[in-house]
Amino acid sequence: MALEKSLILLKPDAVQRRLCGEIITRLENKGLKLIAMKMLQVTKELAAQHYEEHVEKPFYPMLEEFITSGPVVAIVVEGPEAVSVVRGMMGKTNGRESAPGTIRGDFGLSRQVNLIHGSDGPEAALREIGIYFQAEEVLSYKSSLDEWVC
Ligand code: RTP
Ligand code: MG
Repeated sequence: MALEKSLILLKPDAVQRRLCGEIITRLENKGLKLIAMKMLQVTKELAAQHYEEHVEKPFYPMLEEFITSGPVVAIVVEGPEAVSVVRGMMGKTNGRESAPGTIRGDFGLSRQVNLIHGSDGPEAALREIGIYFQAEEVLSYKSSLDEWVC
């Protein structure tokens, strides 16, 4: 089973609502391994780099305002098929359409203010990890749980 990395952002609403611990606990309980984590303020430049596919879209000004509105937590997780596993745990973009049991389905009602970002493919993940982290900030370590969760 191929290990993948995924870049996760706990968006400004997750920080403001004190939901970071809850969301990180879900990721850890699933068996995903945290291999990098930091808190930061996203700038307009960083937002445009991250969401480059959306910069020309009509909703981008609102997305920029939201994602730069307060601190975020950037995380890299690793695990088997981590990208699709995380996307499943997040739920749909719109919290109102997300299934109960998903992060957005359990905690949100908004299409935009939706708690969490997760990379949408393994290549996107590598690009996004490079935007938020220096290579030496992404760690590699063995855990005694590895053989039990993979
Ligand atoms: P993300 O990239 O943040 O993980 O979210 P996603 O894949 O589920 O959704 P995506 O289509 O990539 O959109 C990126 C973020 O832009 C905001 N958004 N607002 N019509 C709207 O008002 C609208 N559409 C998207 C959301 O914050 C979404 O997560
Ligand atoms: Mg997306």
